Amino acid sequence: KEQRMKWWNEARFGMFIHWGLYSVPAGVWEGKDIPFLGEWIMNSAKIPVAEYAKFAGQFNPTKYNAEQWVKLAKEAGMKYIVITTKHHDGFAMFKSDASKFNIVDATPFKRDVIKELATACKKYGMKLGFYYSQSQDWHHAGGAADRGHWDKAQEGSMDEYIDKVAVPQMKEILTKYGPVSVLWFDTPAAMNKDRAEKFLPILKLQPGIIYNNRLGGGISGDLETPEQFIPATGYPGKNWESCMTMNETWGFKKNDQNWKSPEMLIRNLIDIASKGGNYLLNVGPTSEGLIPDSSVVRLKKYGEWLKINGEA
Ligand code: JFZ
Repeated sequence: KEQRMKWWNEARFGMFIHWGLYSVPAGVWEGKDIPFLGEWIMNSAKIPVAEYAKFAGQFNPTKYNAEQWVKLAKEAGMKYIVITTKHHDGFAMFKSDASKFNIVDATPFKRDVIKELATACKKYGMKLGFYYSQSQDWHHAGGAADRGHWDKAQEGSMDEYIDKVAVPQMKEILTKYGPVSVLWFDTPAAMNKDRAEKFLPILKLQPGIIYNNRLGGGISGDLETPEQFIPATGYPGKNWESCMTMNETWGFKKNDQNWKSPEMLIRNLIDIASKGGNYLLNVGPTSEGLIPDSSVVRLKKYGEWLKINGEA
């Protein structure tokens, strides 16, 4: 196996963090529970762009403490963190010159949470990766070409969205935060070869970066990404990572209490490791900046289990 993949192949266990503006509605819109994934609420409830953007005024996660999150991941035995820098709602969790729709310019919080996480990861020797929704963006004109749109503000050229938002922001996240170990692309339905290839030279800004198979345009990337399941025999000869939620959503939903048991979660890690894969286990922090207690309890169980059964 490739040297570049060495740390990743030894890591086995990582923390996925889905955190964004969707943690403000937390699964509820106009008093109704909106079915499906919390981070999809803008799409599921067809919230107009300007209405959704108002959540930014209420996003003030003053309890956010990046070091606590990194220490928690470490305690659970996790070796890397992948965080959503921008999900399909188009909201950047970092200071961006390409779009004002970001946590520093659009919220009362005004802090670059990605920068703080990068600093904490560096301090504790935790590898850091970025999720970035390169194709699907419901906020910026032209970015919603993927699955249709519901607001005139979303109309526009996909190519212009790629050139003016996605590519510049990718450049920002790969140059402003020190070493980036993983780039996690997603939902490439509207990508083609021309669009996808615009990202390749930017990835080179981080030598050794590992990226998944969701860039699109026929570019296979480094990783297979089975989602919410464990493949029966793994993917022999390939690098693969099962990503999974602890309840039924990636982004925080206040009424989703359907948690997997700690026993099941620990068995999943063992199952995946035994088949040569990695487990990217998700947490969905609240709009206050806290990882839900039910997730914290489960992560600590991993720590207890590893103390008895892990390598010294
Ligand atoms: C995507 C996102 O739409 C979702 O919000 C979340 O971020 C998740 C990790 O990724 O959803 C997908 C992507 C791919 C598949 C299914 C859902 N797939 O390949 O089956």
